[in-house]
Amino acid sequence: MTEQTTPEGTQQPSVTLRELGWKPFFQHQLAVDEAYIGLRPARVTAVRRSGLQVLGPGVDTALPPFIDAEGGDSANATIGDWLLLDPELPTARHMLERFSLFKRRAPGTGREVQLIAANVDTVFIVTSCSQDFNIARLERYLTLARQAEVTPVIVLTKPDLADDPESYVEQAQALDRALCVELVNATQEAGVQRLLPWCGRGQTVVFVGSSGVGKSTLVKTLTGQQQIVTQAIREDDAKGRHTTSSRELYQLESGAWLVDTPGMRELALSDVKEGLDVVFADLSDLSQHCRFSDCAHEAEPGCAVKEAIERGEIDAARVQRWKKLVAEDAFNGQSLVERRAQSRALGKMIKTAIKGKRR
Ligand SMILES: Nc1nc2c(ncn2[C@@H]2O[C@H](COP(=O)(O)OP(=O)(O)O)[C@@H](O)[C@H]2O)c(=O)[nH]1
Ligand SMILES: [Mg+2]
Ligand SMILES: [Zn+2]
Repeated sequence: MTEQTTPEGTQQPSVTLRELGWKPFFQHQLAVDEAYIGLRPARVTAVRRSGLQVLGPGVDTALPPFIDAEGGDSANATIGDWLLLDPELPTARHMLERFSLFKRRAPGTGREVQLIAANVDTVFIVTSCSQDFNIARLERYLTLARQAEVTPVIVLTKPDLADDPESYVEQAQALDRALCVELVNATQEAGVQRLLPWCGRGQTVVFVGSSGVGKSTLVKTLTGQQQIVTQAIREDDAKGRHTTSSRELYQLESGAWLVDTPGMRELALSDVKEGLDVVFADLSDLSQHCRFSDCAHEAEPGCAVKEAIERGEIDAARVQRWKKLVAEDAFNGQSLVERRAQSRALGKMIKTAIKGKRR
């Protein structure tokens, strides 16, 4: 990036594109579109009701919300997005294509999609070597990570409190031999060193996991004891409903960017077909060989999944967990209207069945 003139009234921050997580992936986009010439890249570091906060070389400013002209349900700029600004105004003109995106269906609504974070490199799926450790939950988080196209790393905390911490590593590793699984004492600086390969300059990371597993502790240790996580503001309305939470990007001491968004903590599974097909690749491949294309792998003849269970080739419990996530994805993928229609149809069916019995 060459030296740029500073828009009047803004300070010249020392941040470089590299430090902000700029990649060849974005540079290539600039190169192919003439409309992008002369525009200035900046990254969305906060999303608030009032708009966006963006940071870039020579840019540190608030902007109104931005919706990409391409449209679609992911057109709103979200935290981690790269925008191209008009250097004069400054105002956002374009949004660059993302290499990863966490999104979810807004709870309790129809098809409305809520974007959570874009251009995240790594998701640390945190669980502890204790009661919290749960394979089904790990599979759920892995599915969300794969769907978003973000690299997952399983972080197992509290090894110091467990009798046999290695047994947790083995169980997590059994999910996927290629998965990175790290055993980390979150309270010790020497422990969190293991996460540094994913926390280099310009890397964007996010921590997910249940409450109490050590996410804040990890972040605190990674930031050299600065309390930054508590800065996230919750904007509740008077009745505590419709919680719109502020989402922010913080810099860790190592130069990585931490996405701290409450939305990540309550991600429901929906529109994660691709993610499920990665995490359960063996099962979805196998189901291609079922006689019926809509096989529910229950009692259908010619079910390749059931046959593989009977031959002892696959784990029946894992198949159950897979079916449960597939069903949840399908249910959440329906609009509210469809869900209502479905439960109405179900209600009618039950009534008819009861009447039939009476007769
Ligand atoms: N002994 C031990 N305690 C830990 C470890 N990680 C977290 N803790 C403790 O577990 C509690 C919950 O951690 P916290 O970071 O608040 O969890 P969060 O809810 O995921 O953010 C705190 O008291 C931490 O000090 C660990 O690796 N070893
Ligand atoms: Mg916490
Ligand atoms: Zn089947």
